[in-house]
Amino acid sequence: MSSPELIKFEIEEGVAAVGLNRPEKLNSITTDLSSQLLGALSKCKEEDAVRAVILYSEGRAFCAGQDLGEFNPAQGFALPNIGETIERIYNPVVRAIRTLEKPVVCAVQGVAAGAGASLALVCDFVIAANDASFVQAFSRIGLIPDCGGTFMLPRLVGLARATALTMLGEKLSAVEAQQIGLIYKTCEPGALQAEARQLALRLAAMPTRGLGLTKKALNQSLSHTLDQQLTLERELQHQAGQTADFAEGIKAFFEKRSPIFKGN
Ligand code: T3D
Repeated sequence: MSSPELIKFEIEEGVAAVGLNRPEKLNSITTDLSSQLLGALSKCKEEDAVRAVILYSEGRAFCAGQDLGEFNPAQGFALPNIGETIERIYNPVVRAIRTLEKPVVCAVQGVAAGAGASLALVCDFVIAANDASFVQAFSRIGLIPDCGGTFMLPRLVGLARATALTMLGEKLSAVEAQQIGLIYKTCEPGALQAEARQLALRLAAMPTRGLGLTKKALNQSLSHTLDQQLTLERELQHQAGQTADFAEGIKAFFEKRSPIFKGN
């Protein structure tokens, strides 16, 4: 019997739509779901036809984090080796998103909790329905934020807010999340998928290599010295300057027309 489709995947107009598809359990993350997600992200990397990615989910919630069913005391709970699970399930997904040299837009509806919140926050753009919310649920069950949460949160909102969000584990509304700079923007719930798609289409028509190299530079900027970052910028700008899209950008500028970028 083939395994259920826990991740939806399709490519259209340069945009890969990757959908978490376990709505009856609020898209909580199992080993199978995360391994299918990793497979989809690897296709996004390999396929030249993909120039931007949307991460979305089915149902009323974005993602409730780790599937706690795997720790259910009624099913003979034994203290798990969570470090092993993290290395096998979560870290590869986070690395795949952060090192993907294509922009990833995340569309959040309902709640994004625990590793579900972290998963959204490692994406390049988060658009959330204005009735959505983010919960650092880890402290409620005695765990620490994972899936890149302790990396992204202080960088996005500063140490004071990151500490309060992670230790208190209170629900943060999408509107507040946008106000404190945790996410890119909010929209009406009914407009979420269209807004995410519009942004992804816009990004897919841009110079993909240049955007990928920009992401690479930003990834390193907060742990580099100024000198290290200037060196990195020089190297990456050299690469951007070798692309056909740069040549097209310059040509279009002098011909006073809009550039047509092909992503190479
Ligand atoms: O193994 C490792 O590597 C550990 C890694 C951990 C990383 C983490 O993500 S830790 C954090 C795990 N997540 C949570 O602690 C969140 C737990 N869920 C909730 O707090 C609430 O469900 C929500 C705030 C997300 C939503 O609340 P609400 O009232 O809208 O929905 P609900 O009624 O609580 O849930 C609906 C159903 O989804 C329900 O199932 P049922 O009773 O209808 O059959 C509920 O049990 C199920 N569900 C929700 N969250 C999870 C879940 N099932 C499994 N795992 C979940 N995380």
